[in-house]
Amino acid sequence: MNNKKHLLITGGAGFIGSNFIEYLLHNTSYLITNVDSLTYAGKLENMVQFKQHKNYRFIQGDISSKLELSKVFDQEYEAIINFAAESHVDRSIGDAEPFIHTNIYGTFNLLQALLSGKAKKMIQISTDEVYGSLEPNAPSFTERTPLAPNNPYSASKASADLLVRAYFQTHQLPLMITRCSNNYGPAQDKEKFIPKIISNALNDNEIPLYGDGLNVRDWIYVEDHCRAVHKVLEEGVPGEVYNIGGLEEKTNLDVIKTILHLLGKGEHLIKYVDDRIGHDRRYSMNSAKISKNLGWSPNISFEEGIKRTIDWYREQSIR
Ligand code: NAD
Ligand code: TDX
Repeated sequence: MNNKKHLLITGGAGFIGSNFIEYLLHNTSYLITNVDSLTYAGKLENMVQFKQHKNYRFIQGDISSKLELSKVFDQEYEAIINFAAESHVDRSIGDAEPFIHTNIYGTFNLLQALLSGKAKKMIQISTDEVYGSLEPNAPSFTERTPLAPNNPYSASKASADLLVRAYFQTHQLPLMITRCSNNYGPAQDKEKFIPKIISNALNDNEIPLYGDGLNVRDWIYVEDHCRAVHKVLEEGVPGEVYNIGGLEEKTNLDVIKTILHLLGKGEHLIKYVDDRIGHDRRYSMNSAKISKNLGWSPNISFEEGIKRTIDWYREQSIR
């Protein structure tokens, strides 16, 4: 490879990581190494569009294994962007162990690599869930909201965030954290809410709605998230945390109704089921900091993003 800047992206066979790689290859000239262990959530088909790109290489490897990571650090990187994670809350309730390995120990290994000079900086991709749950009319989460995770997934992400903070404070490493709200868009695993609604509805299957269906999430189209992470990569200040939100707060019931309406399907497909244990009531992001300091704001409305997403899943279903 030549002297262009080289990024290490972890978890690039998953939903957001694969969208981010596609975004970068399309909009920048970075060289990219993608390391992914290919869990159930990491898919070869997510990498099809770019696997032959001249600026790209893939290495199958587990970030929680130092040995496997040593294959990846055959050179120095400009930056590490850590998307790799166990990402599904329901799974973390059933078995938290992989979440501890990947989300905490994996992040620790990457920080150690930085400490030994194998990369110049790192962005930790975190989540709004680390702030816990909001009451209906409470003000949105800011970067100063205390961490108060309520499930094993969010606790593992908050733990990683604290490690990142500590490595910044102790070792003065150039580290940044982004915390984003609920993403949706192409290539998301069907275990997650929006792709599950679309694929069940397309097949006339019931859609499970947890509890009273009035939990609120702040939805962001994945491309807007990718643009925000790119901004932080180019212009973010070491030691800072950046919230990223979609400005589209909706109840789960509203999300289902919108999608059923767009697909021309009836509301009889909605099936109220037992609530998720420890189900956070509401997430809401205040992204004023990234807006003011880095000039980022979301471009794609929920209406537009959901249409694009439905089109993508419809195309997949007829392939
Ligand atoms: P995903 O589950 O779709 O993808 C995760 C990827 O990480 C998969 O390709 C998987 O194979 C890989 N992976 C898992 N364990 C690994 C390991 N030990 N070593 C190497 N690779 C491993 O997740 P996603 O939705 O794309 O989320 C990506 C990141 O963004 C995560 O860190 C998540 O916490 C964060 N995030 C997600 C959302 C969301 O709404 N999906 C919102 C905010 C933040
Ligand atoms: O079948 C379902 N029925 C249902 O009512 C599923 C899968 C979910 N839900 C509800 C639970 C949540 O209130 O929909 C909402 C969204 O659920 P998920 O898609 O599981 O997302 P969430 O738990 O909000 O977490 C997501 O956003 C933050 C991602 O999965 C995390 O990785 C990210 O950090």
